[in-house]
Amino acid sequence: MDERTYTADAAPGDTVTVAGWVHELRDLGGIAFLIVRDTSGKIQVKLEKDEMDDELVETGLDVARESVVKIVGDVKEEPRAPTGVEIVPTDIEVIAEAETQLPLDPSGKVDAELPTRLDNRTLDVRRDESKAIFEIRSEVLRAVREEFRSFGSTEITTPKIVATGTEGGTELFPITYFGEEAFMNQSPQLFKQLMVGSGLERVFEIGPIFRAEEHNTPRHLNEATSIDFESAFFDHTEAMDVCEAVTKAAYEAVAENCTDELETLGIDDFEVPEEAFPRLTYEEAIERINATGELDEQLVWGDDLPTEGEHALGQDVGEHYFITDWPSEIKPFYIKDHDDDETLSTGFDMMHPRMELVSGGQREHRFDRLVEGFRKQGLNPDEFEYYTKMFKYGMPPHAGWAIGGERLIMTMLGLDNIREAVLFPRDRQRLSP
Ligand code: ATP
Ligand code: AMO
Repeated sequence: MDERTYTADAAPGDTVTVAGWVHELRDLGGIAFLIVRDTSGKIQVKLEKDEMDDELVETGLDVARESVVKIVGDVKEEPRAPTGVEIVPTDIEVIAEAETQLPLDPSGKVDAELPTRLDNRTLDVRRDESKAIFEIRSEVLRAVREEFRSFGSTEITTPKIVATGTEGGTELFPITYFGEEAFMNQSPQLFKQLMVGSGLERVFEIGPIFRAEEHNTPRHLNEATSIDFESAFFDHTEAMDVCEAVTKAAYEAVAENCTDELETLGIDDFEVPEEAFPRLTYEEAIERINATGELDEQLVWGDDLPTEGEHALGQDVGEHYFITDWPSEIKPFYIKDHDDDETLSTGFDMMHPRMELVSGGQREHRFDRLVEGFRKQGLNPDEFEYYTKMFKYGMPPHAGWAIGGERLIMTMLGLDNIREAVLFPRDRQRLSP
């Protein structure tokens, strides 16, 4: 089926088959060029009006941009062609004709608004810039998987249709499951924890999470990609070490393997974080935020960090950093408190100067404390019996975290809107495509 034989190694004199999209037709009068594009790049096809078969030339001149064509021809050296060679065709076949009016211009000469681009992602991802983002996203996922494997973790996949939520009751999407109320899962949290008590011990998952977020913002999605990690016999500091290593591995892989994509995106100052990420306590964080004077009201112990506070601190720190030792009362029930101070949790966040990327912590593995934690958070422990009962059968101390995949890509590439980092975003206005 894939009859394409042209590669960058093709030598002058070779007869090749090229198939792809008509990127551009440049008609200079006696001579015209069809620029044909496929995932490997663009190639110039020459049409010489007086010297070539009339029908062939006509087919080439008539074909609408973005149509799919198949061309058989000979490779010729041509210093004036962008790649140094061109194809002199002996046959041009229009495989799939495109309409002349397109909703957006894949050659990128005419800018399109984000909603138009998202409505027409197929055309949008023909654009070099969009394509580059998703090539980089693919490389990040590959690198992250490899890094997790190097830590001896096993990749798991857990259910996305669940009976209970864990990350706060207001952000659940309810669904009907054979007449019963069910939900789209907000986080693999409980399932990954259950696996640290199994023979697997150390696990990771890359999968969708669903959150009925209240606001439409440039950094929230209603379906996001969560990159989760959990390990038996780890405390929160060891979990932070892995978090830092995985983040750095993603940056390193992109720096090493995506130089063309970074260039396409105009990123010439891509920096791999080299230094250890600073670890600030929550107390230090609020003091530093207060000292910036950016907030109208001073933060006090127990406050969640408002978005402007995160920005002020991000500016101040200027690199990735952790915030540790959060007040227990603002961290979820599954996070363990410090043994010597129950008002302090082992929960941590990992921040990019622009926003939060990660939440994590050591988990409460003692059955009685765990059940008490559910009650404190207003949750009925009976509904979570499938989870809590395993804590009666030998659950080791453990810790883990989750990084938002799209936020990682967004901050890495300096994208303004998180929707740029997901092919078919789900937000308040968008349910299709
Ligand atoms: P968590 O991971 O703890 O659930 P988050 O990363 O989803 O937090 P943040 O991005 O820190 O949340 O945002 C904090 C809160 O501020 C959220 O409830 C979010 O909905 C709200 N928020 C963020 N940006 C805006 C905005 N532009 N307008 C209104 N509310 C916003
Ligand atoms: P949390 O709720 O902080 O933690 O989520 C972890 C990370 O996931 C990303 N994220 C989102 N990205 C885009 N749109 C959203 N609506 C969205 N919601 C979350 C963020 C966030 O930092 N169970 C814990 C993790 C753990 O403790 O292991 C959890 O879900 O980057």
